[in-house]
Amino acid sequence: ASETEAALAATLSDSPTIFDKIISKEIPSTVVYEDDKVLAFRDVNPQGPIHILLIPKVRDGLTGLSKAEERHIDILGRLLYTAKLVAKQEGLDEGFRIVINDGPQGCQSVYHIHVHLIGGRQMNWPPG
Ligand code: DGP
Repeated sequence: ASETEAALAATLSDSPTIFDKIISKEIPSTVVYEDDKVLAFRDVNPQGPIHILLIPKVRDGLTGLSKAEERHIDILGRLLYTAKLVAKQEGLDEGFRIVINDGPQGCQSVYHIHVHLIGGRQMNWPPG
């Protein structure tokens, strides 16, 4: 419920988010993968034994998936491909869940696009 409350309280804006401070290492996080374009770190509020967020190091207007434009196609592909690499690295050989929350109804609380990689337990469908 608190994640939903956070999402409903959040508003779309182009202001810096907490993820900028995670990228700059001003706020510590447990980084599991990093290259020049993508950072992957453990979610502070994990929804499974493994819960990792993958973000572009440069937001470039991509506050959320609904704001994607053609120039973002490469980074969108990289985020998903990197999720696959990290899933392998984390030993998620039996499967995993990828989620991109968008907007208030999608339960997005941080307006810097991020891919959730969740695994290590049996997932259910439909999601909540
Ligand atoms: P979403 O609800 O899709 O916008 O997901 C935002 C996620 O970000 C949420 O699962 C919690 C996570 N999160 C928020 N602040 C921090 C933080 O300071 N550190 C880390 N590691 N994760 C954070």
